[in-house]
Amino acid sequence: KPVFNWEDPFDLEGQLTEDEIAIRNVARDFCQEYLAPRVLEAQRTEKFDATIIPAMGALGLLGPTIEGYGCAGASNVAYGLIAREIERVDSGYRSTASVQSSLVMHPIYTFGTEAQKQKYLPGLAKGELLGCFGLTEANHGSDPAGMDTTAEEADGGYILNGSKTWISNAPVADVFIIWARCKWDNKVRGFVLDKGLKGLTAPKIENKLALRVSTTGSIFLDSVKVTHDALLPGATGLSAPFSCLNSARFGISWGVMGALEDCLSRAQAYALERHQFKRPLASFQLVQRKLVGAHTEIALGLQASLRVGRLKDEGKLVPEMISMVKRNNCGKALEQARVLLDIFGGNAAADEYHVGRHVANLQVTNTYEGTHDIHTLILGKAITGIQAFS
Ligand code: TGC
Ligand code: FAD
Repeated sequence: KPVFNWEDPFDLEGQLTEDEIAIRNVARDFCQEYLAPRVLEAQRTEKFDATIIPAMGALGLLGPTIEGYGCAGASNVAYGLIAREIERVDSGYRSTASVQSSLVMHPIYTFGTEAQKQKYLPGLAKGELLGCFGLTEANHGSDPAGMDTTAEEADGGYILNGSKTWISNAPVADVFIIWARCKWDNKVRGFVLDKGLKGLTAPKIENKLALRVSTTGSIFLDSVKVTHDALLPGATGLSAPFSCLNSARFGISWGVMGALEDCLSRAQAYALERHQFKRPLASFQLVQRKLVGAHTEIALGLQASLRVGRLKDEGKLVPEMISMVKRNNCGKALEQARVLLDIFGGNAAADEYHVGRHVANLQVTNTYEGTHDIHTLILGKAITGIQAFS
């Protein structure tokens, strides 16, 4: 007779392939054994741990959907499951990894020459190289089409000028994917730059309130000269960076559910353990309602992301589907984690209870890769046919 398993209410496990379960188990063991013991120290000190990316690479967790070049060739659902396990520990670790996989390896694989793939992908897959993705600028966040960074042709290559900000991994990156408007035809194109180029700097943004375990910075391009082979030849127009965002946004839709699952399991354990009025908190109806709200959103959110992942694997994906799961899951994770935090009373303020850290992180996940409002407008346009951005 079927029984209700509250930890997997819709039998997600039964909808995964053997390979996906095996990859998920590798990711879960790594995250719980390697990342979880490090997270509080990293949160407190805001120091980037350079061992983490090579450790992920050694397990095949970077660029996992890519075929060849040392990558696993796994399904998009497997990629989502990895993001969920990493973000169960911290959104910042998932950020570091998803920039590497979706925003650096993906554009090189999709838009690069064979020489660029051979040069970068094996090192990025192993985690010997770390990448970043520069699209946002100080004056152009939700509207990257307005970017001021430019590329112009010069003897034997191009010269890049401009700046980017709020760029994950930038201060510690070896490889920079930079999006610039090209002066010769006014089109946006992608360039792959190596660290150390003259005029290229990436200072760290200090004292963040969230995503403290991942390093974020600005990028300054002061007449940076690159050769022709820095251009990603297949990436012309804004659809190129947006296609990278499709992949990253999909992973985030899984990841934030992992963060909320961690909040729920901690809140459930705390509510059973902590007594007030001579009864466990878990025995109060108002507390149960808080647990049930998060529980339901996790179950629904994971099913939706699984469906989008299957459609992506079948080649039937359209970006609006991703906007729906990115918007919904990020919004619900932030809202429900915030409600669960109440269960901890004064201990909500203590970092060793972890849920407050997730809440702060989830404010950022609700913002980057297209804010909740921007995804609302993408879907509003799909429903009405009317563009309401500008
Ligand atoms: P629009 O005119 O709508 O489109 C321009 C061209 O792009 C195509 N397109 C897409 N292609 C693929 N996938 C998508 N999702 C696409 N969305 C649009 C479109 O078909 C068109 O192609 P073509 O061939 O006709 O030229 O562009 P718009 O300028 O009006 O922009 C609309 C809007 C607001 C949706 C877009 O600007 C947007 O998505 N804004 C949000 C910006 C954003 O998400 N930035 C993220 C920065 S990266 C980041 O945050 C990384 S955090 C990572 C971490 O640490 O984990
Ligand atoms: P704005 O665009 O100024 O938006 C501010 C507010 O106005 C938001 O609420 C927004 O929804 C609203 N708004 C804007 N336009 C409209 C509209 N038309 N209608 C209604 N409301 C609107 N970027 C990268 O390129 N690479 C990275 O690796 C990266 N990593 C990041 C890491 C962190 C920790 C953070 C915080 C950000 C990162 N970003 C990165 C930048 C991120 O993508 C942007 O912050 C995000 O796209 C929002 O842009 P903005 O901050 O300029 O906000």
